[in-house]
Amino acid sequence: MANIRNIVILTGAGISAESGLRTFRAEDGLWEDHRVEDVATPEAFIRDPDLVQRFYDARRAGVQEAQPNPAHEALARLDSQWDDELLIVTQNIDDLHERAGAGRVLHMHGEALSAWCTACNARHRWLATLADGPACPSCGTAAMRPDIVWFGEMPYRMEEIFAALARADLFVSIGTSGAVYPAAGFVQQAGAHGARTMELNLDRSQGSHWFDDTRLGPASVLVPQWVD
Ligand code: BJW
Repeated sequence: MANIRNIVILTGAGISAESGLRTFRAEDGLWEDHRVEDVATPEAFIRDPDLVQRFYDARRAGVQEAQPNPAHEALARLDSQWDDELLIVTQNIDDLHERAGAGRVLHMHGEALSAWCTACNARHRWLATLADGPACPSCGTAAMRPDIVWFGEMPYRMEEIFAALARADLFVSIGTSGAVYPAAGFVQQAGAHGARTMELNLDRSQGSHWFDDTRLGPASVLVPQWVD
């Protein structure tokens, strides 16, 4: 990777598919069984919190059972070896990057194992007891919700992400359909600032035409090939 110093890597559900976690928009994806408006909007949580909690209880259980795959492990190796700037921006709410050993990870859509108090803004590791009577351990208010960015909400740490994209020499997108903004626009932002852009995906995505280079195949093969 000659002439490359700063790297931004965007990951989506496809990188965790081979760890057994379902993607969203595949034929057997999560949105086949659930209407987005019923489980992934703030309005849904107000209307039917139990349904939303059950959806995330099941997701959380899946995350805890899953193990990192060779794609997560390869990115963790790159993270530990790369002395210059590197940021893994993940849309995933699982913790498989961290469990593979990556340190520089930013969860722009939140984390399955985190709970957020809408009263005092505290974040706590999700405890089984929160699922029953979700009272905040910090302020005692029953205002805990999954620490997830739903449709219509602002993804986390956007300023930091845009700044990293502006500095990037290389932007790599792995296993994401390019259907959800603002993440779907990162390739254009990085490209406009002069970064080389590369996509690793099982199939061509909605945004494939924006990339300088698209490599097709499973992440568990393509990511180690690229890193090593
Ligand atoms: C493999 C593989 C293998 C499979 N190997 N690859 C009209 C135009 C533009 C925007 C909007 C619009 N109307 C509304 C909006 C905004 C909206 C949006 O984008 N809607 C679209 C549907 C159009 N976005 C928002 O509301 C966001 N907030 C926002 O925009 O705030 C305003 C703002 C303005 C300016 C700056 C900043 C902000 C919030 C979006 C929140 C997304 N939330 C979800 C659910 C919560 C998390 C959770 O429960 O897990 O996040 S939706 C869901 O989609 C989840 C994912 O993170 C996200 C992306 O999905 P992903 O990861 O791409 O998965 P899939 O299934 O789509 O694709 C999988 C890919 O993997 C495929 O390509 C496969 O080929 C591939 N694959 N196996 C390699 N083995």
